[in-house]
Amino acid sequence: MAYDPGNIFARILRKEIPARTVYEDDFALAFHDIAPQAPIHVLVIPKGPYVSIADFGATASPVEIAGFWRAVSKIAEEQGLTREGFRLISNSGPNSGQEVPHFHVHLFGGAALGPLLT
Ligand code: D5M
Repeated sequence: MAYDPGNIFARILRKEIPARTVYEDDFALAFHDIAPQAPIHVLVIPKGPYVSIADFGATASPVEIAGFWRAVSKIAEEQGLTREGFRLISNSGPNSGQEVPHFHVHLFGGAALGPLLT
């Protein structure tokens, strides 16, 4: 699937539409999900144009991959989630129900999460 530069997260990256940003560096941007499914529900996206984790893992540079996952860890720490724990989910492709075709990781925390979210 080709990357669509008109997707909503690309527009957030270009600051064309607002987001409640919690973190930004050279590799990642993180903001609150518009429809939170946990007390803390943050989306972390890479700055580069990757459709999904499948695309990101296969085509991003090692520096981008390392920078992105380092940012995810930092955000979990900054959100105060490291001690009590948190969950990461990334939908990839049609069977997962992925809605936005820009790779993103959902970071959930702030309460006991119970069984995996579906
Ligand atoms: O999840 C896509 C997620 O993106 C879903 O939880 C809603 C969220 N979303 C959609 N638009 C916005 C904006 N504008 N700000 C913040 N969050 C948003 P997926 O894994 O693709 O199903």
